[in-house]
Amino acid sequence: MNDILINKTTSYFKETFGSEPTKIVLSPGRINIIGEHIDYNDGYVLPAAIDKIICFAFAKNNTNTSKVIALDLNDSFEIDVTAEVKLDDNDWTNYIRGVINQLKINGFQLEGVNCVFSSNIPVGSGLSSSAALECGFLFGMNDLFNLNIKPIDIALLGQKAEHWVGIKCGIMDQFSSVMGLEDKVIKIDCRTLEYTYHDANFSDYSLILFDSNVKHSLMTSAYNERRQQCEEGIAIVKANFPEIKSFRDCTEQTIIDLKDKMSHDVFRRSLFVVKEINRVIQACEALDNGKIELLGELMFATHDGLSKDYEVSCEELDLLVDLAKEETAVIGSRLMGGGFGGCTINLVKKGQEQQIKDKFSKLYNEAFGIELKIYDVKVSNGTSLYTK
Ligand code: GAF
Repeated sequence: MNDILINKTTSYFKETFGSEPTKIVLSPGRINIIGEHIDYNDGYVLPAAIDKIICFAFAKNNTNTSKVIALDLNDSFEIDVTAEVKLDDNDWTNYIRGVINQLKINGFQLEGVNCVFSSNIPVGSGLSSSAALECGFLFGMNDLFNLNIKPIDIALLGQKAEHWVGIKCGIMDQFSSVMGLEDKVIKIDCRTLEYTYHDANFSDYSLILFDSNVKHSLMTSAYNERRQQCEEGIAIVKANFPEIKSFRDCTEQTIIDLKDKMSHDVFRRSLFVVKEINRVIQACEALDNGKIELLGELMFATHDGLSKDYEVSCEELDLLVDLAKEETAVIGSRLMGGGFGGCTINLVKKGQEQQIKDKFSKLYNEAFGIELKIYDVKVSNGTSLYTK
């Protein structure tokens, strides 16, 4: 599947610029097994890069202007890389503008490039196409201009670019896009950025994503609001327990004891975060020990918390998880990513995948009149150079 994408991207580059690209970069989207809205709360997350990618074809053009073509959108823009970088009305271009801006702020001298990119990561599905865009473009610049930026710093620059665009995201998406490894999930300590790889072995179960095919518009504002509420929550905890540095140092009781000092929303968000951090630790152990049913239970519990306490779900995602709860063949299901639409991630008994897919498609369509999209994903490598 990715070969077709690579051929399409490189052929278009040749036709447009009259020469072969000198670098081809593949940058993946990500899934997250568990640990949602935890990265910006200095906890642990358990994501992985997947085999859905953006393919970039690059070459230097010996000018000060970069020309970037988004093949799938039939759109392009040009940017003088020596001039001040500003946000634009055309959304997708801002991720690249943001990357160029970050490189400049950090003192890197850039020259113009020609770039064509094309993707099979669904946009707006919670699979982090924006992180793949940022990190893939950064990776290309790093390689073309020998900038010597370390992989983790590519992730950090990508995150800053995303902040510049407007979402005050944590590090999970960019980190997994850059650091992913085939058949491994990554347990990331988002406070220290230490990480360990764990076998993505789900035993008798397959990972399936059900894409609700909805994207509710409050995602950006609600995301930033959740982050702000958590900052308020941890500030109250610290004021009362100066030895505590972040939510992972709290017990549930710590938060419960401070209930009267917090607004109702800040209390519920804070309690969710403490519980979710503990679930990630248990989930990683369960995965390491082949206790996939326990992992599934934890995923259901995460969804409950995301829906009721963190309030980042929506009726479409809740229905998909409710349907999963009724099926013995689905042992875990939850919304994945920022929420307010996008995908659920599911553990489905091998051999029963098709039957579940057919049933969910039918019931989802009956409920909302919307086509359910379905993705089988394979845990794959992070951003890399492609060589034939
Ligand atoms: C989005 C953000 F970009 C991530 O940093 C993370 O917070 C996630 O939502 C929720 O876990 O993907």
